[in-house]
Amino acid sequence: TSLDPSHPLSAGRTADSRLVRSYQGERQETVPVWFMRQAGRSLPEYRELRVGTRMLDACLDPAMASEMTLQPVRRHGVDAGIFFSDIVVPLKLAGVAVEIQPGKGPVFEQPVRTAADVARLEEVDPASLGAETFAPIAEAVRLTTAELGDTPLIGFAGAPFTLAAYLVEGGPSKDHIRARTLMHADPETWARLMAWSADVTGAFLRAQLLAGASAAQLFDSWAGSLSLHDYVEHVAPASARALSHVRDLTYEVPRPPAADADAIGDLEPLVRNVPIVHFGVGTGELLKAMHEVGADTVGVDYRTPLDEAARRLGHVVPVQGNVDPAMLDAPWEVLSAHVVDVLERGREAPAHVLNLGHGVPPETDPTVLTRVVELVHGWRA
Ligand code: 1CP
Repeated sequence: TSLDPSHPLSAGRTADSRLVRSYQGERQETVPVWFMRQAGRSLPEYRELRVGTRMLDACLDPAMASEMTLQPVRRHGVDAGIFFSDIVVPLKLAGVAVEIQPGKGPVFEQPVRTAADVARLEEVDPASLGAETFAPIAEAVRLTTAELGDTPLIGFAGAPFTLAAYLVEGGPSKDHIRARTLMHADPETWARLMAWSADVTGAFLRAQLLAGASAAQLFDSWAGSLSLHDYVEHVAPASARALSHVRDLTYEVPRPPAADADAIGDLEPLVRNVPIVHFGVGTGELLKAMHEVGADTVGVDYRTPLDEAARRLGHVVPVQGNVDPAMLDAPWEVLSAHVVDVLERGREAPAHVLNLGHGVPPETDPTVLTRVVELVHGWRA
């Protein structure tokens, strides 16, 4: 499916950005940088705007979600905005009773633990979740991309396993043991839950891309609790299914000038896929499998050095990461040496987008993040 001609990628606003080109494997002279959880509590302007509004209400208010997306882009000069929302938003829009509790995270009224619980979920047919369901999301994306200009917006969604980890547990958990038990105790119910989650989260991601996001990131934050075997057997097929909702999206770019200038006018434009990033925490053993579900770029947490990650990916896959969030509060000499080390290791991959190894801690001094952006933008291989 070809994106609308007015989409920032098709219209040529973001197709040549450092971010999009890096995700497609073309190393840029300047390494692009953005931060997971760059919006949110580390920013005083965010805390001020959020006063009196519940998290999920903020996500479903297009003007507010858009403003919260733009705040870190204006402040830090990062190479992308990440859409302000949450991985549980599509579940809420599908009718699941969920709240986000301050300081805790998503909490569900009714955990999903049995075949009957899954059957109740399945009463919502994900195919029915079209433009109308995601209208506030699409509107927020449109407002945001109108302001972002040449800076790409990254859309995101939770991977089916991470969503299932919340649905089965009923809220945040440490080792997601109930979810992993269900996977083995009742593989058939598990597979149905994963397929349903894949379709709901895939529809959410598709809505963001159609409305104007220039790249997508699938967050499988808790996949690191799985063995490689369980990941491949019980999780990867659903993640591939989620990505199949967006893998067909393409845009056209003009061909680069040919040596034979006479021929230029006759050439067909190049068709490219919208780039997809796949990230998880503690997933050093899963990197290759996570690439194989249909991602272009793999996000690496802070535990695996980027050169080692690049090696595990055969040196042919762009990587994103992986500054240790714990370093953000260390003295600048320590942090800056660590950032440069990450940049140098990132040269082992065909392209690198600098990010953290997980989200910005809420207590982070935001001026430190701005300084990291300046350091990365000034670095040359
Ligand atoms: O009241 C508040 O301020 C709520 C805090 C908050 C925020 C700002 C939550 C609750 N979610 C978000 C926004 C959010 N969530 C974004 C956009 C902001 C940005 O990145 O700049 C994104 C991409 C997410 C995605 C998300 N939500 C993930 C995947 C990323 C990751 O950090 O691993 C996960 C696991 C969630 C669940 C969630 N939502 C909120 C919290 C505190 C949590 C984690 C709970 C837990 O530890 O299990």
